Amino acid sequence: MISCYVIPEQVLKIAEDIRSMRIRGAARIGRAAAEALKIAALSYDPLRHGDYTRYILMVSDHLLKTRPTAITLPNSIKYVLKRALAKSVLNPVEATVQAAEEFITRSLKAQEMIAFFGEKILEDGHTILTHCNSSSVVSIIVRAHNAGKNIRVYATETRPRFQGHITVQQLLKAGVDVTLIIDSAVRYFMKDVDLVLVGADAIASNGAVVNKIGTSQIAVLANEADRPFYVAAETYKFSPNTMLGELVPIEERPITEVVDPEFLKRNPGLKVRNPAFDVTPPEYITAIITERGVLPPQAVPLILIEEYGWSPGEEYELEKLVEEL
Ligand code: RUB
Repeated sequence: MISCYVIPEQVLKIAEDIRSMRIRGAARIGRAAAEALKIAALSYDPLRHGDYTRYILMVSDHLLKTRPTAITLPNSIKYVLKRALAKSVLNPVEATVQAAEEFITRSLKAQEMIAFFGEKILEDGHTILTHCNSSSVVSIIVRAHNAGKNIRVYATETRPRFQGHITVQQLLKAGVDVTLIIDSAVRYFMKDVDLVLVGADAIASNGAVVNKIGTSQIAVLANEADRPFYVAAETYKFSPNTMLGELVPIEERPITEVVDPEFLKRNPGLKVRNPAFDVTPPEYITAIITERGVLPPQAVPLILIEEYGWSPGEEYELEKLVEEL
């Protein structure tokens, strides 16, 4: 039993902010989880929390349960735990703080590199279509704009949570020419678009991209109109577990995000579904812009083997530890 362990208030707050989407977007979710582990380590008191390994695994488990699709959540936690709980580590508390800080720094640096590579793809006079709100996508567009390129953007509203509103506000603030469109207007505007650029929540070992619901429809429309479809994603969004045969779980969010509870009451028997993400197959993806360069989706398994050292045993051991809690 682990209920006697007390999770620090600030960590509970971060977990709740991720669950309720006050903290959202895969990159921010990953950094927030690392920050939460750092806070947990700094608040560790052996008298109150008992054994450190059990304590930090319990905190990790609590964070892992907040949102299922963004692979950045388990990947950032695994990044920290692997370094903090390695057998050779003398001070796991210190190692947790150090690894968490390292993950956050690497994540921010990766985004800078993505903006650096991605900017080269955008040409002066280009019109880009984007969906949802990706910090990597925004950083590429803003960098191209700041480099003096005349870039126009169509941003979808992204129902039901309207993350497109965040995108247009961020781009407007940077001085980019941006037009908000409804999600169902994508095909109408596709003829005016030079390329599509979206972010990712997870990338499977076959190069398929999991991103905000609607992304795969846009990819099909880009393909129909013969427009390039780019994905901007840090390599820590690549999913090692898909290499072990697992699927990326697709989060289903409350149906009240789609319809008013009153509407439901007035229409008994109505079924509503609200999947938050979908999967775009690799054949629709021109390239993935990562911090390691612009890669074809076929390169994903190579990077996974390189980054994770193809160590399914290690992954397995870590998951077993959490399961045994
Ligand atoms: C956000 C979403 C974003 C990716 C990439 O979904 O689908 O496109 O997370 O974002 P939600 P980033 O709003 O449900 O979290 O590039 O910032 O990691």
